[in-house]
Amino acid sequence: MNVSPLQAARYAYTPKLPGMLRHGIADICVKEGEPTQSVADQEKIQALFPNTYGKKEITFQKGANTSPAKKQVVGVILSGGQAPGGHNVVCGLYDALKATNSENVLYGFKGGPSGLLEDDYLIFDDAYIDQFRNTGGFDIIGSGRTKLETEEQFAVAAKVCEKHGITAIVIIGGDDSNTNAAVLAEYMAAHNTGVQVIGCPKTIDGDLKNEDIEASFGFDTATKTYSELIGNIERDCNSSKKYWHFIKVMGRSASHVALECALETQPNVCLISEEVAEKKMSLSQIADQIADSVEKRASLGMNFGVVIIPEGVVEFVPEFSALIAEINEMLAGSKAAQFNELGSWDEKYAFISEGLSAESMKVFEILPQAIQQQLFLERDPHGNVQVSLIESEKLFSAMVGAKLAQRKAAGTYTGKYATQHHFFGYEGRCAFPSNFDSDYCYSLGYNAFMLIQYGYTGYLSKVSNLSRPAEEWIAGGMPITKMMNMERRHGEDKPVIRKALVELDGAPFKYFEAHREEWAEKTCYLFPGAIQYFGPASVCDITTRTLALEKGM
Ligand code: FBP
Repeated sequence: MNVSPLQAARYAYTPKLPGMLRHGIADICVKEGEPTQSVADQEKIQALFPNTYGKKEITFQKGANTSPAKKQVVGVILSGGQAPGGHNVVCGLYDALKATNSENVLYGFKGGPSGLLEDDYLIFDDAYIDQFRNTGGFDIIGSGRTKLETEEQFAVAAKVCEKHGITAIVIIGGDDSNTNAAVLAEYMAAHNTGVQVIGCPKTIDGDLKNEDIEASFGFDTATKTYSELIGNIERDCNSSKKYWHFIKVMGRSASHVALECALETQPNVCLISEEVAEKKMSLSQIADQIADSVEKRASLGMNFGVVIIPEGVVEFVPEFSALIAEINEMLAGSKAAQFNELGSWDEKYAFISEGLSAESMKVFEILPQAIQQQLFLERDPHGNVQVSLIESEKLFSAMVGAKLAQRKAAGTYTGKYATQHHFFGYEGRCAFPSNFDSDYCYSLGYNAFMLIQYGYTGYLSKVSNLSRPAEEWIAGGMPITKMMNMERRHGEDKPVIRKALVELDGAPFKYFEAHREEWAEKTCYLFPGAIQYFGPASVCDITTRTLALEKGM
């Protein structure tokens, strides 16, 4: 096979397991901790999960393996957006499964959860698995966003499992997919199918974390990749001294990615959506905040800078989400066709100004025309505005330009303002996993199999103590129901894993807050450079600033 030199070298990398899993399968025993309670709404969650609620926390340790000798046939699914390291979860799972019993079988359901429903699969063998070790992407079996959430789907899944004699399903996904893993586990237990369900925490967004799960995999590599690019741009910007770069980074809702990149690169400005919501900031206030940095730096002779914008920020601006809600309402049903038939933008504008409230019209009026038009072009299958497609990097750079023009007219600003725009998202989701993600993911997969072998279901594979060297990591499992609470979703109260947004009183934000004034004015850029795979552990194995700060390091 034709592979790049790095890919060939990464095949030879041996991922590091937690010390307690290094002794060989025969020497891994289980230690049960205390029974667990859900983080909130205990009675409701218990009533919904009578078979899987309240189970004990698990850790593995060195000792005689007492798991029952049972042939395992496991199915694995990759669910949702790609995250670096997904292949290693599958490899770790496969290696533990085969090391336990060479007769064990691993099925990979293709294209995400729909593969299970459609019985579309492949069976892994050494030759196939070996092509994917320590590589990025999810192309080993593909991924998809079909949700496994209805009774009908569960019944189909149970049939497919029965057909192949499957004893356990491993779902590698984010908060929604793992919530669904818990519901599927409960269904399988309630119907005595004998099928166990184990989840693994994935998402570059970093929003699947809590007191048990320290990090979702992929966050480390994706943020390192974006930070490398941002650092390179900072260096370019500091060399040519002529542009303000507006850089949007992925993260559907939470701003963990933006914050981590800011901690890694120390840009002039970084917006944090959670703060925007907390302070109920308007678009105009945000633009003023950025314009203040531009003005200050211009007064020091620096007409250049870098601004990081989290992908989801506009949804956190109260006046903007009110505008979106009104637009969705305004174009509901047949009114969308009526709007689309209007020929010119002027006619459409008149239709819009009649349909919007005075407050929303004020917000609409300050948007650059290209963004105004985007709001009406990009609709999802339900006819709603797709907020994630709004080019917020262009929105804010244009609004800052307008603010600066006003300041120029008032004689308070005399600088130059030229802009460049970037969106970093897909560039990082399939990068070669860093050593951290290679090790963490392999450990999650290996550990998932140990949970299966010891008969657990409705658990998330848990590897913790991640800010320490892998030798000191702690492997085990946590009942998914422990992480759940009730939330309002689509008009109904649903049991879900709580999504972790950036905590404004948490150490990573506090560090950023303490330094951002200085960064806004001076040039304090940091250049993290490319991910290093070979070399000293102090360069190659370090994880994120977010995790280090959260752990008080
Ligand atoms: P997951 O939550 O499934 O991990 O995906 C996260 C994400 O990468 C977001 O950062 C981004 O908003 C979204 O997926 C993009 O989705 P798509 O791949 O469908 O364009």
